[in-house]
Amino acid sequence: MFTTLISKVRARARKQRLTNRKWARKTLVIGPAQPVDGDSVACTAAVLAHLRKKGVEAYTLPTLAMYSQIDWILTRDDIHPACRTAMNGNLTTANLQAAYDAMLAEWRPDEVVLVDGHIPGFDLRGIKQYMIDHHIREGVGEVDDKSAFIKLAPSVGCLLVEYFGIYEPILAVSILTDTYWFRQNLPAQAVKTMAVLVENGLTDQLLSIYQKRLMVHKDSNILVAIRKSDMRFALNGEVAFVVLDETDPEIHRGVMGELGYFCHHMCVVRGDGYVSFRTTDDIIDLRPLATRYGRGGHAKQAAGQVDPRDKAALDRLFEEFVETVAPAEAQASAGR
Ligand SMILES: [Mn+2]
Repeated sequence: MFTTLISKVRARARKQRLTNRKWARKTLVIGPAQPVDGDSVACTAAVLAHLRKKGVEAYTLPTLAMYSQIDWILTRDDIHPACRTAMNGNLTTANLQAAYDAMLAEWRPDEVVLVDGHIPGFDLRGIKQYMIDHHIREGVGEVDDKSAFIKLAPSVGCLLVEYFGIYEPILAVSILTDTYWFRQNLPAQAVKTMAVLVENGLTDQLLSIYQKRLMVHKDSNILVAIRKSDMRFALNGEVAFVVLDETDPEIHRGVMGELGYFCHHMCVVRGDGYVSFRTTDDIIDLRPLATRYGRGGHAKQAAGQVDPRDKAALDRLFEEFVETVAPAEAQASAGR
């Protein structure tokens, strides 16, 4: 009991120290080179907003990748004007080092704050780095010193709220995306942090704007491709077999995704003859079938190749796929 008390006192002292952290007069805030996601981008925006409210200079760099779900979080004003020449229209660059060096020529930060990762993806040219991360790396563990604050948490946004006293509403995006809407990654702890954001100005209106922007619609051509396809079902609807005219890999992937809502086992032939096999059942090994069809893969997800104009070959593939996954359905019905 005494040791719990000591650790509580220590935790409170740490929170106070980080909340009162002396930020540099000029700060560059960045996410890791990869992946660019809702956590890294929302945390970058939040730290920028926090520092600018304190009246200090803060900027970020363009990123290697950006996605339409999250590109609204940052604006051109967040990126230092000197790197805009090395930048594409959607706040990205092909060369992080060039963008950083162009910025250094005009504006030299005292500190680079890296959120949600440990690899900036370019040489910092001797400028001091401070890392805030929620990934505990093997051999590194939790860190709390001049170089980093690393602690297990649902998202970096949660660390910013809980330890750094940063309550920017945009951190809701960090929490929602990294926990996949409270489905994974310490969701109960994430709910607690979300409540703190609500107490500090996160409204229903803001949250519904964020949600709408995060939920980008799927390509409706996925539905068109399904409508035009040759679609067959077997084993009480647990098996779907689909032959598409469509050759676009994204549409093909989208069709597989949709079928996952309905079936345990899916086989989708793309217009160019590429075949995707997928099952949700651990007792099935799709690899022998995939190998017979000229490719391979994993036990539960594999690929093959077939001539899409050969009707007999497609019928045979359908039969063989049903045969391959049938033991799973037999076991399931025996278990009932
Ligand atoms: Mn993260």
